Amino acid sequence: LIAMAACQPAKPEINFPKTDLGAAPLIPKPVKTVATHSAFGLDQNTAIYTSTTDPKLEKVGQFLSEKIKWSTGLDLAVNSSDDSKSVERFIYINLADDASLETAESYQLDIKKDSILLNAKTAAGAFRGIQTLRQLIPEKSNDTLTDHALWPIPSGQIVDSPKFEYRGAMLDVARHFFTLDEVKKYLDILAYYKYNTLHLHLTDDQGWRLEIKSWPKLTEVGGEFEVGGGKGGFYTQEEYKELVAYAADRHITIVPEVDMPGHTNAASVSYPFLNGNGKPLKTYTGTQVGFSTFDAQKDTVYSFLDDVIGEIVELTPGPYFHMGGDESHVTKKSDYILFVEKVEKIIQKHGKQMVGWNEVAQADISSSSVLQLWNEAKYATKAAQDGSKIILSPAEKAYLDMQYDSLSKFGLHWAAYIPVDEAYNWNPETYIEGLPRESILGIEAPLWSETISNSTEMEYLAFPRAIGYAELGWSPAEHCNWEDYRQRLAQQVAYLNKKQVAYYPTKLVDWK
Ligand code: TNX
Repeated sequence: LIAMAACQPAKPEINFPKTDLGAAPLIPKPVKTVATHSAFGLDQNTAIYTSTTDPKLEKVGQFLSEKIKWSTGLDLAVNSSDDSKSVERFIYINLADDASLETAESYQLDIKKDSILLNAKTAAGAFRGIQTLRQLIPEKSNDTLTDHALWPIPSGQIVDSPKFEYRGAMLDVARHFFTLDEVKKYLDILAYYKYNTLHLHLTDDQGWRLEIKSWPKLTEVGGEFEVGGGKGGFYTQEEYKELVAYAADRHITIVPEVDMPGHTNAASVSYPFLNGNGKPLKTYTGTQVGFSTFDAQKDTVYSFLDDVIGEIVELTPGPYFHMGGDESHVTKKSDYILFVEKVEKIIQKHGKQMVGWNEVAQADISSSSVLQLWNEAKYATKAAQDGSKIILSPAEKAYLDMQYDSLSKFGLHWAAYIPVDEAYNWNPETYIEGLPRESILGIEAPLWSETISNSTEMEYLAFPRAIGYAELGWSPAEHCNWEDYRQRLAQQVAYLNKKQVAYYPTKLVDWK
């Protein structure tokens, strides 16, 4: 490193106007920032190097190079040994085992005039760090400081670490189907704000969206419809793998959900032996909930689920499998409990931890299973007492499908209207009375899709609120301040416009 810097020829000093790293509009706001008021001049003579200790780090370097190209047009080499190019400045991405790097996702940035050093314990941490770096690149270059275009990055140090281990978004691809490209775009934006999980709600009454090779009718029949009568759709296993890999390149884990025993009309229409509600089956394109159930008494239902879960687990590098479990209004309580306990065993047999919506706490679930709170706090406190970790998705604060107000074009309002400030103004660590901090795995913002069917509509509901949840999931509570946040949010327009995100331009923010 030192040798690399030392063998560079002397170069003219650039007199940067005074900068303030502490005032940079970063979201999520880092734990600690120290400004040194100078700048690193990002330009064509900048090179990216990565430590060779982990090949995944080079990928992080490549990702940074691509994104710098996207936002500035600069073409920066990664780990180039080509001496003919004059390298005046460098960005070095390094793996370090410093005690101040608290978690796998922690990172430190040291930005000086001629070098940027990014330290992390893992490639995931380095990836989070380069999102910070991306956010520090000014929208426009400065063309007057030297004879070529230069993007001054404010100098100083950042020491940063996530508040929660789990920072998720959920997308319902069952009520309306979303294409691979639409989900990828969502992943891009989530990655920019340091999310690490995308939960995909793959099945519901209206559709089954993932190919299962041993039970092909699930998608041949169950994939062919959606809310409103549109043509539906599904992911082949090859396409799903592509999505999982695309997410993994962004250090995002996909959590697959098969919602059951309720929310299963599409599966039962495909294979009627699954049905437990005793009524004739037909495809469903409305938006009611709670009318369908699997038959919890049949062994064949569990062998079917063993196949389905087995195939999905093969496509799932992450630790979790979500079994839904919500709103099973036509399942007898004793059947519901039996079903959850049996399915939990199947999931565990396949080597994954179960996640379920809060109702699953009615069953005797094991402490390695995770409970996702959406409507009833008593289930979360009970599961936490029994040793489970909790994901917080309280509908009245964290549901992306709730309308902003009564004039909102899309969304529902059964839980609340959630304007952008109210989506942000709550403290997940203290929100649920009696829930110990250590029991909180993290937060997740679900986007149900009864009222939305394409990227434009999805982005209207998700943004800007999902940006606020990113901060609530990452930044210490003392940094979460609406007045300060809304100023930083206003400055996201450069990114959001360039990325062509159809965000909802709330009047609560003075968009730049
Ligand atoms: C409740 S939240 C549901 C979903 C709906 C959503 C609409 C939850 C676990 N179940 O089936 O799509 O409300 O907001």
